[in-house]
Amino acid sequence: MMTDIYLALGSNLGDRHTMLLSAIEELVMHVGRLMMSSSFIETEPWGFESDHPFLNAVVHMQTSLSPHELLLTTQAIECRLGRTSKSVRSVYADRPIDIDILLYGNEKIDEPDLVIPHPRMEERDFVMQPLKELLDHEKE
Ligand code: PH2
Ligand code: MG
Ligand code: MG
Repeated sequence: MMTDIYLALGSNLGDRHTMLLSAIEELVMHVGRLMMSSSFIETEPWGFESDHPFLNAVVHMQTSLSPHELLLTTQAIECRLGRTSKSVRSVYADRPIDIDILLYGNEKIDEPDLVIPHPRMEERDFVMQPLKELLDHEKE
């Protein structure tokens, strides 16, 4: 069974455009079918100080992976694309790639390592703007 998922992509280090494209390529190889990608938008760092602006996007995919398999797979892709550090005590850090699970079908998951829907998505323009672009497009 395939489940619709929405993932947020972000990069603020290195060749950001290539990073997002490589992440999408890896997602297609290891996660499932790409239904649609939003535009890539440049955004100011949110929630921390940095001189490096982000490139952000949201993708809609269909996957047969479970939520936890999806989490492990996206983390492995982050590592392969050069992600070395996670935020320390919720202080965010610059990163070549970040892949966050926003929605997994209609499921609600609240576990120590995985919360879906993403708990901070609604307060983040860099997520909601590209997500709205996709949903508006898919309504038609
Ligand atoms: N990701 C964060 C924290 N702040 N700001 C922008 N503009 N884009 C992001 O992707 C982002 C952020 C934590 O993952
Ligand atoms: Mg994030
Ligand atoms: Mg993340």
